[in-house]
Amino acid sequence: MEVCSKKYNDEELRTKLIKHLDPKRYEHSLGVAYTAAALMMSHGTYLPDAKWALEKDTEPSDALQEQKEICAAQLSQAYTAGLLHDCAKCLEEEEVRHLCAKYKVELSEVEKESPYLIHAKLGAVLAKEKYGVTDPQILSAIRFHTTGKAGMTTLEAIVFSADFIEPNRKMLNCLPEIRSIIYTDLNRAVALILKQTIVHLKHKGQPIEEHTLEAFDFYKEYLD
Ligand code: DGI
Ligand code: FE
Ligand code: FE
Repeated sequence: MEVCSKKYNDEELRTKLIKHLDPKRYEHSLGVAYTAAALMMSHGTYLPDAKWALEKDTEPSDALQEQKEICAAQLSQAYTAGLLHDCAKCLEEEEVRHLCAKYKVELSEVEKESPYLIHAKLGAVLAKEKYGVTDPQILSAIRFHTTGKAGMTTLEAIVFSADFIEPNRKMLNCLPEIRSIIYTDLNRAVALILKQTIVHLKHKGQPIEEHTLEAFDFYKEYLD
């Protein structure tokens, strides 16, 4: 079972993050962090051997010990990724340009046209460079939190959807249904979010990223 076991100091991350976000965005980030952790409780790895050991009441067992470590590591990954996902959201345009040049962030045509999208890519870079996060799974969840992508890991899918359903989000027609199914059917929730996003972008005449389209293509089978 491959889980990065480094635990980040979330209090330190919060103290830093609050200085770089406006109050609403900071509240949203806390909402995404807790929602992502809650989703991970439901969708994280559960070892069959740990269940077996509990049923047989053979504590302490290696499987149970491993299960506890996996749970702690996965919850921590979800919380940290959720907390930092929008860390590049409140930067001035000039600063975004400067940081993209400094860290050689290559922009897609759609990102050039809709610069608000850049915060996902740049956020992953800043999570590493400014917040000291090196876990590639967390960085990738931040990188793809806006568009999603085909075949997301559980962590990526959780951060992508926690961003959409966290408690401070403005109510949309589709939100109650998504919130009610997401703890049992994450893939269907991802598909519904992508569908809603694409319909909304088409309605507004906004360009759509390849990753968003590929993600919908991948997840649409979960709609039936
Ligand atoms: O940063 P947040 O507001 O918390 O949320 P976000 O990073 O998911 O950004 C949401 C916005 O991104 C929403 O208005 C839809 C938009 N979006 C998602 N995928 C695409 C997109 N916009 C464009 N132009 N193209 C996309 O593929
Ligand atoms: Fe975002
Ligand atoms: Fe967000």
